[in-house]
Amino acid sequence: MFETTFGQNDAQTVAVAAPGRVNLIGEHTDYNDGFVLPLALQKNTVLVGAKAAEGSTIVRLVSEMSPEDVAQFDLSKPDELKPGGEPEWANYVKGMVVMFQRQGYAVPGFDAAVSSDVPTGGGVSSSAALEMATGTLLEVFADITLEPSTKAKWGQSVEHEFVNLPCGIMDQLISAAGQEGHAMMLDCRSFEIKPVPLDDPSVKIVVANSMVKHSLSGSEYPERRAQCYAAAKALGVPHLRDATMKMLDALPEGTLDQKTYMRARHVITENDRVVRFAQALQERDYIKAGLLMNDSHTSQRDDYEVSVPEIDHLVRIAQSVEGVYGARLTGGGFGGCTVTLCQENAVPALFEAFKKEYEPTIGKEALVFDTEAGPGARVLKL
Ligand code: GAF
Repeated sequence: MFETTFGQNDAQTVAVAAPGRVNLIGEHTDYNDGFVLPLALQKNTVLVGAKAAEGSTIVRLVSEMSPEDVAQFDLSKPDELKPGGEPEWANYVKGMVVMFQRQGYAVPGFDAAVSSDVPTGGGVSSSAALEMATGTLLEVFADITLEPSTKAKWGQSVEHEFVNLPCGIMDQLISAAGQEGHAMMLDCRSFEIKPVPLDDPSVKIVVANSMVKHSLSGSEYPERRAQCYAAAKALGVPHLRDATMKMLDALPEGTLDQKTYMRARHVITENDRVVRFAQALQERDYIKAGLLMNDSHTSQRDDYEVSVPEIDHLVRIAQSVEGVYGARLTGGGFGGCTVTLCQENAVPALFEAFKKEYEPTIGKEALVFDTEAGPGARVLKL
């Protein structure tokens, strides 16, 4: 696609990739300075790019999703670097360009072609994958290597400024720092990254996409975030990461409204579940890990209220299959995907159950795939 669109030959190009993610546990804890435990998918966004002719300030972008539309902006025109404009996906690239410039790195004019097998709008972080792939391409152009957490923070700023989504750091950080064969325990306060082995051939991770598209930039996500911050303020702590259930339950009656109390209870208990889950995974105690995933789902559904009937149905289907340890909603919610931890030999029955029981009730098929933990953002070809 690069060559047909831009006419430059292959020898001049750089290729980079960055993965989507699935989160095993730790939902809505990242913007509360807490812990998360995602893994990088083996599904990636790939950018093939090349610098434009010396002195050019033009960036041209094309995506395999609509190869006839070439997006273009001029690096020397501040107006063209503002958020907005079509196609929407180009904002993630433009945003990363602006972050590099803001930090004083020279960004040359360039051409780039995007292709991806990360499902879009499906709760597996296709946007973070595009941001981290762009960041990796720009690192090559600038001849620098950034800390994964730095690149991730810039990607998070792109979400805040260019897409109006006040997200946490999880999606960008796992896309930047994922490691093959490992789930990654991420401390969203210190940015400490602890790989937890996930290479036991007797267990599998299965992702089921409800095919219900969600848009997190609606009011729900910011509202949840605001409720968490209000609860932390009432508790007198910087973030809910610093609170315990004992503290929450010691608040005088009426300090928090019921919903805010429920949001805080989800975050406090979820944070604790991440720590216990990581321990269980280390010990290969999948029964314990699975139960924690089930509890996490219940908490997301009942306390955080981010699930939807389609997702609850997928979770129930998974939990009823023999050999399944646990299942839950993964990602921001309001649709998207579930994640299931199961015995390797339960995978066929699980796929079958999703097929037989989802579509007849919901009216559309779920897109189901199993995955191992893949690598984070990387250069494929220089
Ligand atoms: C979305 C956000 F982008 C993440 O930062 C995180 O908050 C997640 O929802 C919920 O855990 O993916």
